[in-house]
Amino acid sequence: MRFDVLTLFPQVIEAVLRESIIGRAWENKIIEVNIINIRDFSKDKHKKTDDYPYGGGNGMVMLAQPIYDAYLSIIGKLDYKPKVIYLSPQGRLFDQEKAADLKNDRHLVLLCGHYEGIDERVLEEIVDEEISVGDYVLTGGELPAMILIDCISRLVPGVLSNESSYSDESLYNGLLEYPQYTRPYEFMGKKVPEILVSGHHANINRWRRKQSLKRTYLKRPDLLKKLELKDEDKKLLEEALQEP
Ligand code: 4GX
Repeated sequence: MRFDVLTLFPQVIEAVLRESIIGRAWENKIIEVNIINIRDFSKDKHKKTDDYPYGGGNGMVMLAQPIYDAYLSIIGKLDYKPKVIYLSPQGRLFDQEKAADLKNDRHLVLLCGHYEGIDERVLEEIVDEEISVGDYVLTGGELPAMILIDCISRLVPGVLSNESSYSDESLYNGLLEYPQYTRPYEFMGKKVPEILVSGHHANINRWRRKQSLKRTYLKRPDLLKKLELKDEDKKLLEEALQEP
């Protein structure tokens, strides 16, 4: 899996990715990350990358040319077209399903905008997909790009130490995760649920499934509505809701 990030703040991306689990996967060449400084492609003697908006108004707009030339520097060496994603609040909302879908793309180019946005003409020319990480406004596309890299990379085999470590976690199957406990057995007078120390694995799995269903129902009913529950799960959930 390869990611190329087009940004005006390469050091930010570099620092954050290096310090994470993703940094290790990057070092071990399980994923490839290229961070491209859009400023390097400015033809201006002051390395300018933005200008005033036609029609007036507040703020600055990123120039088309440096972004387009940065993009050409990537595809010039390829015999296929990578998928180009523009991070913007106008895009479709990113979620786990989208992450699983994008994992199949082998090469993603992530375009990070700043200021009031980017000259529309270069977006029309190179962008395949617009993605938003949430309905709020950030100062730039760098954090969203890192969210995508983090979320997609951990689905790539070998990135997480334990291959199965995302198989039954929160949201993977559309449900929230069951509660977790570790030592000590008693904390602030509260004991660990008895079933978890019983050693009866079938019962433990049933209990965890039940907690997942209950939590999702209570905390994120919107997620539950997207699922078609099996009769067994419906029964478990009903049971769970009757318990104190
Ligand atoms: N999910 N931002 C993009 C530049 C911009 C300004 C105006 C289009 C129109 C964001 C988000 C996000 C801030 C990144 C504005 N683009 N990106 N940037 N939420 O808020 O992805």
